[in-house]
Amino acid sequence: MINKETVSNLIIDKKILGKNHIENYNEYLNVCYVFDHGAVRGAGVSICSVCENNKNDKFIFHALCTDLTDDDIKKLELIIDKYDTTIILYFIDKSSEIIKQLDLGNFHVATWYRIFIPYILECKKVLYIDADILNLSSLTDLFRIDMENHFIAAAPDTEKTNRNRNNMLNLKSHIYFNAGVLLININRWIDNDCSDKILDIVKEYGKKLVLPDQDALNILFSPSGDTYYLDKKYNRVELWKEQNIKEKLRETVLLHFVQTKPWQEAWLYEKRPYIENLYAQYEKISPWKDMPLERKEKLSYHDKRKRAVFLLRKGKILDSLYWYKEYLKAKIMKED
Ligand SMILES: [Mn+2]
Repeated sequence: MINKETVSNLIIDKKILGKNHIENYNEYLNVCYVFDHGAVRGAGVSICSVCENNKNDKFIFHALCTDLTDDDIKKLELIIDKYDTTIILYFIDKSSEIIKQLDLGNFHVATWYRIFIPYILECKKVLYIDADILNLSSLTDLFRIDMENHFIAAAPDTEKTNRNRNNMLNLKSHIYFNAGVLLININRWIDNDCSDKILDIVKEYGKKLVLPDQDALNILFSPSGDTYYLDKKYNRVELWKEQNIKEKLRETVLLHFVQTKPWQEAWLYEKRPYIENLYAQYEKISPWKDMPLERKEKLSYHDKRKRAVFLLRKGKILDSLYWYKEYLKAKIMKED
């Protein structure tokens, strides 16, 4: 059973950074993230981007988290000082029974934490955002959407994902949405026991949920009218594949860095016109400034090839040859 009581038992600690006395959460715009130490950097920069681009609105940031270091929390405190805002951390016990039931072994289990949000937050509406999303302009209109007759609002995923996932999951005439941005109608979710229904879907589909929580949410909210479809500007994925990149970027409100993350070294190897430095600009004004790009411990052979090409473009021919050799070796050994 997933309800307020069982979810409150999942929370092993709660920390409020910032204003301590919030009487009515509905007077604020509530934004929720899910992160661990690996994703706090992206989420922290994302919070800064919201603060920078929404100076006329009052926010409370919530985060369902695990495995944060003291330094992570110190950095989050610097954000609340700079922007005079509030961040509430709910530490989730990842060894609990419910979490084990959700763990299909294919993705980081924290991806499921978002389904607990409605049972934790004391407000009517919450905007869930992935840690790999930057906000580029005002969120006021998004929060104004009338959610009365819908469970969630979400934006359609790419054509390719839409086709593939609907086929695999046998969803007819459904528009497959990306779960990186979800505006949630909390009361409607709770009144209809949505999280329990998601648990049932996990039992029924198991590993068929290749994109675990996102597939489950799409199955649950596939009946017509359950989902309010947002314009793609509220969750822009694969911007680099668009026709008019510049124009699309100009109207984008929430930019989703799917695949390679802009805080990873591999970001340098990708072709990402107009947004190569966008994340770095926000990171520069955040407590994560000066942090070196993250280097993956294990490079795939694709990564090795991309690194070789990158070094060649920089004129580092010997280094490039070294990585090209590594790439060929890995490819022959069929590493992935
Ligand atoms: Mn994401």
